[in-house]
Amino acid sequence: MTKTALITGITGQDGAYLAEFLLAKGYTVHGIKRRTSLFNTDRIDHLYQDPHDPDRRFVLHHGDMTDATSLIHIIQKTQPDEIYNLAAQSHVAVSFEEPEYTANSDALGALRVLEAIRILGLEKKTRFYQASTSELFGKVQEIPQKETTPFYPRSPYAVAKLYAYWITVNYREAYGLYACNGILFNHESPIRGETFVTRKITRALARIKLGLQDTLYLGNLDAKRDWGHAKDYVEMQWLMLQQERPEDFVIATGQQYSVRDFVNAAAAELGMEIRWEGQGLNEKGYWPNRPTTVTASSPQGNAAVHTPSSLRGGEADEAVQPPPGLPRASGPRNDGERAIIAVDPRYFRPTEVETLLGDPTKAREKLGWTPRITFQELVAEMVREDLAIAQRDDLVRNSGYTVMNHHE
Ligand code: NDP
Ligand code: GDR
Repeated sequence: MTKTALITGITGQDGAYLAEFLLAKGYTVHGIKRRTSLFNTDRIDHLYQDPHDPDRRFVLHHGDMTDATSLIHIIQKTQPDEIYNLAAQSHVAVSFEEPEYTANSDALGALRVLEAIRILGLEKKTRFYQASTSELFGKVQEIPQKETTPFYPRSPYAVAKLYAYWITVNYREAYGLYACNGILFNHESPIRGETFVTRKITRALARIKLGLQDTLYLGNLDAKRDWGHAKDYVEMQWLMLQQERPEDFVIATGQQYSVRDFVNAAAAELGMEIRWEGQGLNEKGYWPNRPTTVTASSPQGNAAVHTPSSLRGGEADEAVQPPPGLPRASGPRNDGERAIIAVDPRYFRPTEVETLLGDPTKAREKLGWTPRITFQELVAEMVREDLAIAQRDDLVRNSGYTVMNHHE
């Protein structure tokens, strides 16, 4: 008998990798996508199957984490053996701007799915995976962080995910549901959202290499993360639902790098030099006197630095590009060999998570899991893919067409 899985957040980075993984295992995969005014299925278009195909194993449904009725209907219709709850407003900086929506989708969204399982009497059939996060550790109480490390969330996103974590544990204990949390540390890939720092860096450096942009503006260069590859991490999500008893697991590489390290690694892949600029940075990109982070009342920062993106609202985290419609004053200024990295305080967070480092011992010992893709391989793959995209954009631009780039 083939198993049936339902993935919320199927259009996101992890949703796409997990769908591929489960289809290869023979699952029928249902996914929930929300209604958007433009297509949001780029990451899963290659998995699309014609609705008239009698052997169709990949099906999308419209629904939303803030809409219990849609979730109940979809779960009733699909009767899944496994639900992977990946949908979330997943951007930490944005959660300071949209705290209520973040709580609704990330905290109550998990509750809605769990309640749907109960309402439909599927407690014995349906297994539930919750996409928990290393952001729960926030202001870290122990290094490295493991399953027993106390939580100290530092953003509306992390606080919402804290609720989702505990409601998952509670439904497991109260109703005997097979429900578990994967406490996943940062994981990236070439299909990572463009506004997370790794993709922002690889995308911008590739564009700078081709003369499509000059400068990359970043926030806290000192932040340290334990970065893995999403492909390795979705396998763990599945493994966690195949055990005899439901348990929570930390998933991490056990290696830590700073944002500055990531910039240097990506630049090295491209054979580029870095010039660090502004905010008291020295020539190696370090701060002899690091500027303080912005206050909670001003999540965007004082934005004293005038950048093109300050002409627009809602730029919680976008790669800085020339404003739409304005011609470049003198064409690209760089020769592709050197990238300017500047710090813009708008990218500082009111409360920052400075350092995260996971201890995946439990996952290794109980599930036999170890990550396969190294940090260097991850950076190389992301740079390679973003260079290919930049080359395509360059070709289009050189042929006299406007590049329809989301950030331009
Ligand atoms: P993405 O931001 O790439 O994807 C999030 C997904 O959720 C998208 O499909 C998005 O839809 C969907 N979504 C957002 N809001 C709603 C809503 N209200 N209703 C329905 N769907 C919604 O995240 P990732 O794939 O990187 O992460 C997956 C999950 O894992 C998230 O819950 C995230 O918080 C968590 N996580 C991620 C980590 C990481 O490093 N990547 C680490 C730890 C946890 P759309 O495409 O339309 O925007
Ligand atoms: P994070 O990822 O907040 O860890 O959440 P992100 O890549 O956004 O930030 C990582 C660190 O880099 C610093 N930083 C910047 N971040 C962004 N986005 N843009 C910048 O310009 C920039 N400059 C410095 C940040 O301050 C931060 O310290 C991700 C998400 O996927 C969550 O959903 C998930 O739960 C956690 O990882 C684990």
